[in-house]
Amino acid sequence: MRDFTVFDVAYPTEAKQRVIVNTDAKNEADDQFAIVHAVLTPSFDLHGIIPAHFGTRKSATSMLDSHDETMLLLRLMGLEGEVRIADGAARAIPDESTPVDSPGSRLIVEEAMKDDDRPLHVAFYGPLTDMASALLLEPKIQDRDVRVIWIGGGAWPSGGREFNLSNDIHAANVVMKSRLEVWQVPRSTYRTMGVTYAELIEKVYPQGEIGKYLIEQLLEHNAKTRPEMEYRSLGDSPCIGIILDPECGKFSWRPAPTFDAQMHYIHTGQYRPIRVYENVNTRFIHEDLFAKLAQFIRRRSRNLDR
Ligand SMILES: [Ca+2]
Repeated sequence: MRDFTVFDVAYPTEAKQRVIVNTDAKNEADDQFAIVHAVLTPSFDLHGIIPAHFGTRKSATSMLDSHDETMLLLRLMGLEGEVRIADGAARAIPDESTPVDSPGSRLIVEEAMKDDDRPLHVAFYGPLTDMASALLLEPKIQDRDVRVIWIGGGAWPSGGREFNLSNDIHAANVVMKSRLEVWQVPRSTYRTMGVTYAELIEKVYPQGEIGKYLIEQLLEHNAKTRPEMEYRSLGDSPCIGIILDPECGKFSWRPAPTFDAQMHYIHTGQYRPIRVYENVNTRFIHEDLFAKLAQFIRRRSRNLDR
């Protein structure tokens, strides 16, 4: 795999952070930004991207839609074939003891069981289906150095309806009841990742084919769903920020909850603590993406000039 360093900043492999991205890429317009961000982050050792389902309400083929969107992004960046893609489950797990086997859940097991001193970060931009399936397929992974980073769940302490959780409540319960290390970014936190059209058009749109696509698909999505809006919350991007710098948000450790069918939190206090982010430094995250995109495009044009 090529080394996508930003200009001359290079990281030896053993110094990089191990990362797998799991993304319901086509569910709306924000996963795309967080996928590009992960790919362009030179301190990440990106082991692969797992396209995920996003239920059946928006599409009957949601995982395949996410697969196609991920491939499109890589193509627009000129990086097709450079990143491992392992499809996740096409649907939610049917109950808390039955995995949905997939290349994606196998990738998580494979990387979790590898002999490596570095923690493995598995970043979930959508439902936890493939994490729960990996755990049900190979329970030993919960005693490996794995960090599950999840964009999902309602506001603490009561919870309630939330999109990523709604797409697999059983999976979320499997993960919460396990011994896995979990860093949760709940809805009340990820919803604060707003960025305005003016800034996006100024900083992202001019950045090659990928910049143009990121903005066009976002504007198109908003026009269909929230035409009055002049911004979008890039709600999956906190994953990148807190892997880069776990202190880029305020967090606390709280006993893992479980979820009832209405997605309310059930606090029994019987499960190990998880790290819950109450806020994140949105500027740290957005500006990092804007700079990486600009440098990627500039570096590319410099290379083409040679
Ligand atoms: Ca998402």
